[in-house]
Amino acid sequence: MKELIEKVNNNLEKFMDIKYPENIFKSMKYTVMLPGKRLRPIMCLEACRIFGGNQEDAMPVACAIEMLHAQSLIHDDLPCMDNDDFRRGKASNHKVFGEAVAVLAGDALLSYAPQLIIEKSVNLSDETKLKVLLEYTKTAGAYGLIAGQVSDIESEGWGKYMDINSDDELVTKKATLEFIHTHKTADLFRLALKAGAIIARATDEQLQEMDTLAQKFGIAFQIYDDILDEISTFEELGKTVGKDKNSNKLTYTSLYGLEEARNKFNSLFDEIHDIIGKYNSVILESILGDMKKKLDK
Ligand code: GRG
Repeated sequence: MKELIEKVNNNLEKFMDIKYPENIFKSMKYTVMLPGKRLRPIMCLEACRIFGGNQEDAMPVACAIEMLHAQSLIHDDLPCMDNDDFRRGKASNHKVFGEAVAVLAGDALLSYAPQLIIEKSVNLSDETKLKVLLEYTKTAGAYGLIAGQVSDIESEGWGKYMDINSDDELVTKKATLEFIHTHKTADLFRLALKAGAIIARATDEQLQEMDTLAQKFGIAFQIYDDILDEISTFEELGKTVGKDKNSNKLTYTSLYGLEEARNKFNSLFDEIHDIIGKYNSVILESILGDMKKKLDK
């Protein structure tokens, strides 16, 4: 796992040249190169390996996915969105480069990522690139991350359990929460797993299984993230803690309570474990196991 992270970091570094005007390239590189866990590129490379593909062929796509993730983090931290001053343990992008450059750095990453897929995936056929790019565009736009973010913004203030006055309202809140995290969180994991599988020429049935796995993993990851937001420190998370709770955001812990949220995580953990069990993947097992260990601590 450590080796794979290092490989991803080396490739990200290689793909992030500083050109003129330097400030925009520095801003893009700043958030991409901060020490994230690199879960999405690693999952892309692992899906490629699982279905018999060559991981080197998937590297530009894996890096492009990390760039899209970094873009979403930069924009998510802006004052007009979540207004967070810290990310990955350091000042967030707009705190270092100013709001205008941070907006533009996000925009630039959004289009540099597909440029990288087209220019650097030299061993992929045009047909494979097109399939990957279709998944990328679905994830980055109003059918993906943006849908989740808008729904998240619109449901601000919904996070007070005591505000629920009817069964209908509870059903609406549960469905909205599922929608938000399907798109804000699961869609990027979906892109990662499906793109890796597409590169390895997986069958439609195998792609469908990656879709199911990403959905379950994305929701489990969000529940985990919501729980950590309540039980961790700034040093452990590298970002402001308890923010969602303070702004009455709709989260798994605000809607279900800490204990029920843990139960939900544990049952998804079992379902995910069943799916990945058949792929004999030390990497996926280790990502999942690390999450459980942190929650059980
Ligand atoms: C795509 C045009 C476009 C806009 C993006 C701002 C936005 C719309 C979406 C927000 C998406 C977002 C920030 C979701 C949160 C997902 C999440 C739990 C991120 C943390 O992931 P980790 O823990 O982070 O993997 P590291 O730093 O380790 O990579």
